[in-house]
Amino acid sequence: LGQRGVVLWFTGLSGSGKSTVACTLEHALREGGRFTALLDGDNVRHGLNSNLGFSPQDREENIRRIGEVAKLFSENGVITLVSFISPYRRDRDAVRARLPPGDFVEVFMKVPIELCEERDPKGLYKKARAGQIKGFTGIDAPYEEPPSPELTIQARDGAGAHVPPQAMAQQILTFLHEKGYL
Ligand code: GGZ
Repeated sequence: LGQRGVVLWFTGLSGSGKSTVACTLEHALREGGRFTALLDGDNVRHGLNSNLGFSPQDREENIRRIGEVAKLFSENGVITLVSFISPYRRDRDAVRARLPPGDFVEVFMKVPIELCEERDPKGLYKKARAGQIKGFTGIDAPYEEPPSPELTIQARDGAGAHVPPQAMAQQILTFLHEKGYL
């Protein structure tokens, strides 16, 4: 039986763990013999979208192109993991509307900006605070939370304990099994 394609659309602030979880999940899916593709800043913003910056218009076009690529992968039976801030609700919804119902799974990395800023793996928040980067998401550019994502992933569990990336990936796997994607 052929594999069903789907787009797993991770959205959240810089440093919220999107790419870490997407990568962890991709490994697990591949271990299970699934065909996957991972689209993220590293392989898209340096190539296909190297002519785009971070203005609202460029972010919109960034997300539009990524959505179209993800759609093509998905139509070809690939489980497609997409990891971009995608700060605008309208742009994410436009991608959703381009796909058949159910083929777009929005995964919201709901991590407080304080924690993202504390992590600051690339020192970008620090630069944004210092005014060296203008229009940084969460500092002086908006992030619009998804009102009804299929999945919400949080950094801490109900008891306040830190949730490791493996457990976050497992939460998504469980959802995919329960809903019949896997
Ligand atoms: C936000 C920026 C910016 C600005 C550079 N705002 O932590 P990172 O480095 O790896 O993730 C961020 C990445 C965001 O690119 P996306 O393509 O995901 O953004 S969007 O969906 O909004 O188009 C960050 C880095 O690029 N970066 N400048 N001004 N993030």
